[in-house]
Amino acid sequence: MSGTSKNGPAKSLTIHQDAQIMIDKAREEGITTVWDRLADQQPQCGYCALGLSCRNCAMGPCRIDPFGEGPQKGVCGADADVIVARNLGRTIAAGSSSHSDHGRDILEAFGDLARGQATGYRIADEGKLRRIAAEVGVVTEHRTVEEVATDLTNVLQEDYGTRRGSLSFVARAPEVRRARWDALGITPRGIDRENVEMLHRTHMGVDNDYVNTLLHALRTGLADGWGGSMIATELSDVMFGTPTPVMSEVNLGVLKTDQVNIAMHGHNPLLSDAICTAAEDPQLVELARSVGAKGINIVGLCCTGNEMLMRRGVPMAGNHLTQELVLITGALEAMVVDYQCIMPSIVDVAKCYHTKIISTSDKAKFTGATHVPFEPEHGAKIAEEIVRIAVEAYPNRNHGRVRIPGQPVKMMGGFSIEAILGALGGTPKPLVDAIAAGSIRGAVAVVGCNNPKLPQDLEHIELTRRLIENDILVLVTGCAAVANGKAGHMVPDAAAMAGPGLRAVCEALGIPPVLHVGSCVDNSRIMVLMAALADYLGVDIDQLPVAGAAPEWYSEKAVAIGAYVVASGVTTVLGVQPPVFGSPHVVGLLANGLESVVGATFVVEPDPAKAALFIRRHIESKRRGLGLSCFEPETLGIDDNESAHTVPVGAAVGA
Ligand code: BF8
Ligand code: SF4
Repeated sequence: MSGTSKNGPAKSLTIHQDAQIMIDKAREEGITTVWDRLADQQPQCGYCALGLSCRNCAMGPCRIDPFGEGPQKGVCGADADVIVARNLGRTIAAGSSSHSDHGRDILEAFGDLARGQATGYRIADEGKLRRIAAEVGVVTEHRTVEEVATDLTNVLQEDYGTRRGSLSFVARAPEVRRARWDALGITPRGIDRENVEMLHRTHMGVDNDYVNTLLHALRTGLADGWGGSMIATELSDVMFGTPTPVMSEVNLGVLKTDQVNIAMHGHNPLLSDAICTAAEDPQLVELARSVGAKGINIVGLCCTGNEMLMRRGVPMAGNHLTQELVLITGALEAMVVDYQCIMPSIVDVAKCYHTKIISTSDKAKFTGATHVPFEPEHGAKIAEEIVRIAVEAYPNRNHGRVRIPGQPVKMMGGFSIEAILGALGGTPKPLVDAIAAGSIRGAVAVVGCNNPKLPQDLEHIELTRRLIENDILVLVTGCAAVANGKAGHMVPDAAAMAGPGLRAVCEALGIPPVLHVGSCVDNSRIMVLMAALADYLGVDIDQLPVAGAAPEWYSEKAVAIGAYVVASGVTTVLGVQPPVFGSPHVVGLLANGLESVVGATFVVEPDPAKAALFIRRHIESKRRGLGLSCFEPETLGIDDNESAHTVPVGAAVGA
């Protein structure tokens, strides 16, 4: 079916002009995109949207009638609470597994490197290697880098198994938080173990108590945030460099009309780093010239793009909903993918052009794509082969069909926690002082995806703008970071958009009011920062004037992130309704009950103005708890209907 305008004008689907132009081009050329397929899926299943369908066994599939007239139990006897909790638990396990398996791939490559079996890689940050190794009990003094790296590999590999006790990096959490996790029985033990146990518990006839299931779901999330994701982040820093502030550019304007354009899409920096190096190879650059191109232009998409931007300043083409649109420019020789968030549809769209889709992970093959299996042992050679395929596609480009919309926007990246603390002079003190003085009210992590059910980036941008205007520092990762980059929020000059207190701090430090912390696994960096701030103040994380937000989330990984962020004590606002509203008990636990358990809750609020207001009030209440100056809630009023914040999830229940 060809692309149509059945889902409204392009400007109702995305706030960005580059994307709007490409959606119109897709329609002109009869190419189907994600928005067309969403329209084709209407109406989507109401049972599934409420979390009330189950197909965990062959006595089913079953569904619970949300209106109370039809069946209230599945064939096995599971009620709405059990079914909703099991579904949520499995979603979190899938997300946690995704991040953690990415972490495992990095760890295995790191092990190869330690043993001298990986080509094209090196230890880029020896200081961080030795620091992490010492932290987890590896002897570092008078030992070679290889010896330390080998021992560190062994320790972290154990974290994936069934180690009893707790994961290595859990020790980074404040002692009071760890004590709370221990008391609840949710300290993550083994990364794989928690995920497998979640699958076990949700088999028919195992964990039939929704509270018990959800507690394990939190533990499964914690195994991601303080386990798999944290390993991915830390070892990526060791191998590719710990990010430091760097300028780059973003939007579809980063493509070049006269160069071989290669988009790197997915999540794992193992491949993309090697490709960046290969693209500078003089022989390959010469080959590009010989086919009529002026050079080789590497651009990023999604989290692979974030990894490359953070460490190398590689330009960013766009976020999740841009992945088809970048192909529609007609200017891409190759899209090289590894895994996660890569729509199968890219193969169909690429067929309309000369673009090669090159898959690289044996875990993630795409029928119709060119598969070049990536092995770290031969990283450099394989990267060269991939770049060569792209260069050789250049003569097939139909220049008459190329349209590169607009000019790129400047954005700054590279705010690892080390870089943030470095900018502050090595300790959290200046940030804490600014928060204590009230010039910065607090900090919010705005993270997560795009979702075609919402206009692309609207919620990210609106929420972030309202937060920085009110002197709240915003940290961004994943597609939320790209959204803010495109909106111009991530250059030092954007300090002018912030309230007076935040503006003064940003101008003094030369930083934007919205800091790019990295990819989605790098949400683990935010946990490290929260732990450092809590430790500095001698409090638990849930006492800090902070919050999380995932305004446009779509992915199972985002649910896992939400689980560990909340379990770590940070209240998190979701802009898209999760499939839990079929069980008022589960909703009650997530929206209220968790407060007394982990000191934080989930809130669902699709309206960014109301979400911002909720967050501001939340931050002020945390300030009050710390004895800091605080605004009274009524002084924070805005002219919209403000009811949503008082019954956080209730607003969406009635939707
Ligand atoms: O891990 S923010 S759409 S690209 S899941 Fe995916 Fe969501 Fe983007 Fe990165 Ni994260
Ligand atoms: Fe139905 Fe129970 Fe089987 Fe789920 S586990 S499909 S509710 S019988």
